[in-house]
Amino acid sequence: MKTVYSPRHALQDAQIEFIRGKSVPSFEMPQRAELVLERIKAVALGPVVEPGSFGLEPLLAVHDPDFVEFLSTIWETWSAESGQIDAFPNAWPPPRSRRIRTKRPGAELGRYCIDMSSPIMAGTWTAVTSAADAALTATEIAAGPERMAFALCRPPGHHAGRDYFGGYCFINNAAVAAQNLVDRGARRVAVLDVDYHHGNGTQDIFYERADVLVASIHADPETEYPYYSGYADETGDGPGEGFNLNVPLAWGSAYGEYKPALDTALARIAAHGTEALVVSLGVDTFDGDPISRFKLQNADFLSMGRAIASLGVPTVFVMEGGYAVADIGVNTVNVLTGFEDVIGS
Ligand code: SP5
Ligand code: ZN
Repeated sequence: MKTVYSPRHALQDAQIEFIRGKSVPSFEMPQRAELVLERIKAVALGPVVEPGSFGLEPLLAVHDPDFVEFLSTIWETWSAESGQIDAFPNAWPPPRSRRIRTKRPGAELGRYCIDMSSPIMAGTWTAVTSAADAALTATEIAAGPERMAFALCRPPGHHAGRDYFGGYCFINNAAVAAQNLVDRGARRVAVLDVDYHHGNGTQDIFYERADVLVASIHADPETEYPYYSGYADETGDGPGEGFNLNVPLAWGSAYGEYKPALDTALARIAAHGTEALVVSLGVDTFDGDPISRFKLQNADFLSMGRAIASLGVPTVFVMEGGYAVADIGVNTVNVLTGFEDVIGS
């Protein structure tokens, strides 16, 4: 399988995030992608290629223009006022207030940002557009005769909605890829999100659509980020009713609990008549993950890859979370090699 990788991801290099009132070193770091790349080379998974440049149009197909404009310009206005320091919001619009444009970058950040884990810095825009370009290049490859590709992108994307960012995510790379599959002619697309956290941004983007099914398996949001979505009763709206599937699992879930949930999601994706698949590939379900509480083992990721391959459809893997850096390479590449084991046989 080909991997699409740009070293420009490293320009997103957050110094800190806030967890339970403390500023701590960011768990989302450039080393994550570098270690996955190292493992890909160690097992000779396949060629590593640089992304092409696809411009703004595919981003604007899933995100609001105001939001894209904000993301591409906020560092300039923030740093003019605050200097070379990572940008966090000053305030958020309260419920029932007007979410209006202001003249202050700290307040603009509050209009679009959902948490305190996702600072913007000088290289953020370059890094996030390189990640979307990687997802689009992988989509182009998977839509062709190879039928599969891996976008090794950073920062991740699945918490970014139509007009908001957070959870280390800015542009929703998986949604950009799924929309691109539709634009290339697939009538029925699915996103399977196996990251430990609910893919709230992807759900938001496709919630009223029947052509892109979104299925996410994740920690119960009653106890886990992103808290306000990811519940089983969120099934889609309007024409999208029935085309969103959430399978929340309790803290402490191991593969014995996970595999039936995965089978449920895969059965729904098959029933959709899915012609092309995007996998939001987070490996923060791993037992050793420092911010997560599932108990998947290294070998379980091989099984996950094999199960996904049983769908038999062109598949784009898009990197999301995973913070146990010592194991991130093995776990991520295990999903890809498990997938290839089945496809190649
Ligand atoms: C893409 C992705 O995986 N984003 C995850 C963002 C999670 N941010 C909130 C983390 C909350 C940590 N909870 C407590 C950790 C205790 N060590
Ligand atoms: Zn995650």
